[in-house]
Amino acid sequence: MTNPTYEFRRAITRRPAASIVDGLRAEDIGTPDLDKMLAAHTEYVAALKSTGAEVIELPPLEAYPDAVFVEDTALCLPQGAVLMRPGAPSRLGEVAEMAPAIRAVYDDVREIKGPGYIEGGDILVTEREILVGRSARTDAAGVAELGEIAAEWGHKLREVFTPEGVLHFKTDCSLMDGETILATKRLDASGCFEGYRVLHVADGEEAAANAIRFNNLVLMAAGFPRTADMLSREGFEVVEISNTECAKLDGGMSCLSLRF
Ligand code: CIR
Repeated sequence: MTNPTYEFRRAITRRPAASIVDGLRAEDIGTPDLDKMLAAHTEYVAALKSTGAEVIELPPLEAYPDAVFVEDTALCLPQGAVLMRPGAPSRLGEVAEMAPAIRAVYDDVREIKGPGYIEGGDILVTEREILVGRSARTDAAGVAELGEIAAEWGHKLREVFTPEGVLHFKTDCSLMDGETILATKRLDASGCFEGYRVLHVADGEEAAANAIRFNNLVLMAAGFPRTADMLSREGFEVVEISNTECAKLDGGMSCLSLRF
């Protein structure tokens, strides 16, 4: 019996382009270094592949500086895939670039047509429901449109809220297994995870909350030792990947792949 929320046969990634230096960021903390980002990206893809999954690696897209963050362009579910409608105007065109790769592997592909907006980074799929955080990128109309598609496929969708100043809902949380969520205290305090087992990232290590459970592994950003130790003690097999360059653009482990 497989668990489709963290047991995956495939992933889609896209290599970063030289235009990554123009990627969106809330605050300028330095220019990302393409070579360092590529090295980390190679390690990330290797970790996904080490679990036995196939990784579909798409080529860089110079016209879209943030295109390496493929997660925001689609939601992949067992029943089908949904093409998103990013709330960042500079990212809207990434969806058409992702669509052929999604259509190649899914028979049922739906689209968020608008007028609302929704980005994949705001969506956490758990065993029992799909949690969608309203944010500066995801609005009520986008959530409602996804809700209709999800209902047709037998999923319950619950609207929640991303904390003020946090880019995406999943910037602050990740699914670890069927019942366990890794989250920042600030997000957990909103009450959105009632009924789940919640593990908190260590104080001062909030940026470790954006991790991914991918088959037997948990991929997390390197440099957060207390959270990494806690996850190991909880029995998870942790792989740490450098995230220094993606972090300059508010990106993390989940943003770099679509998993299904
Ligand atoms: C952006 O602002 O859209 C990108 N610089 C970062 C996107 C990160 N994506 C994600 O968390 N799913």
